[in-house]
Amino acid sequence: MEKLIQNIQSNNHVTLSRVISKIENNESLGEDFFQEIHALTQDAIRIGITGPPGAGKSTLINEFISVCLNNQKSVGVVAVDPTSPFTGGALLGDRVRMNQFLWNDDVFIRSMGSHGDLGGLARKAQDVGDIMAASGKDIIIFETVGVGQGEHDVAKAVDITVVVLVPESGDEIQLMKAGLIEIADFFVVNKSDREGAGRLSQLLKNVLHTFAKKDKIEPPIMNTTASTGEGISELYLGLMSHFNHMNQNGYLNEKRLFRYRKRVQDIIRENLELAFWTSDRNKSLQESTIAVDSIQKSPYALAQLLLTEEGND
Ligand SMILES: Nc1nc2c(ncn2[C@@H]2O[C@H](COP(=O)(O)OP(=O)(O)OP(=O)(O)O)[C@@H](O)[C@H]2O)c(=O)[nH]1
Ligand SMILES: [Mg+2]
Repeated sequence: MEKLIQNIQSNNHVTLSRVISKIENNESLGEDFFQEIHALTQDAIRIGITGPPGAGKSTLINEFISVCLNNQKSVGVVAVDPTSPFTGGALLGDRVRMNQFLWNDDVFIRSMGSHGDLGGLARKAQDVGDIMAASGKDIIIFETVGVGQGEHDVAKAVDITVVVLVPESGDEIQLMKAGLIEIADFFVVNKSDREGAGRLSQLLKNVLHTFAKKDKIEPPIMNTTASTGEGISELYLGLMSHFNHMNQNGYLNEKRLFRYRKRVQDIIRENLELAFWTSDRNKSLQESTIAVDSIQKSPYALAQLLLTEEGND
């Protein structure tokens, strides 16, 4: 265990890969593992980059990494794709577009799929972020596709959530429906080389103004063209300044505290569920639900029955 922690702390990328695979596969890292690394995970700045498919998130992160390196900051990237069963290196080439950093000790990139099992993905992504933080990465970036429910979980896993939109991202109503205003700390209008970028920024500004919350800093809006790198240095400065601002006014600590509590709750929920679904109870559920038109019990009644039934394994 001590050797393992040492290898992580000394930024051994082979060890990082191995440990992250274990997290993905639900293999134990030893009882005290997360306790041992806890103190090492506190300093990293965690940034979530979310937005619709094809918005240019990966292209943007790729450029952002270069700017971070120019500023002597090391970077970890966790690319979370709930729709993909693939994991590890499989999709790195296509989806993540960051191969140029493959042999750089200051950059560690990992993509994570769902293995067909959405539960626990956000928790695992956070654990993976912790491993990268423990290896000394200054900035951890989480890339997620903002389409379903999943991205809200990852938004809770970071210090700053950046929502990437493109000029085609649609009207006011759609933006609000998407719940993006709710989760965004920062907006990027990417593909600003296209028509309509200015219009979208203005629209966003108006919407944000209407929805301004007292307890939250109004999210800044920045324009980028990730494919040429335009606006990325400004984005870096903007994010760092936003982070400092959040730090100074106490919002960062509040957010981190909330995140810590949420994580404890998630771990407990996962553990309780895991303990609950013994093979007996799984069998009971299967046997009580052979065909949909023969089910007599309401789902509440069946749940109640399972909850009170002995669940020998
Ligand atoms: N015109 C233009 N194209 C861009 C820009 N940024 C990215 N692209 C292109 O948009 C396409 C999608 O880019 P990605 O970086 O893969 O987008 P993504 O959001 O990571 O996509 P997913 O991970 O699949 O959701 C690529 O063909 C990029 O070259 C931009 O600023 N302007
Ligand atoms: Mg991508």
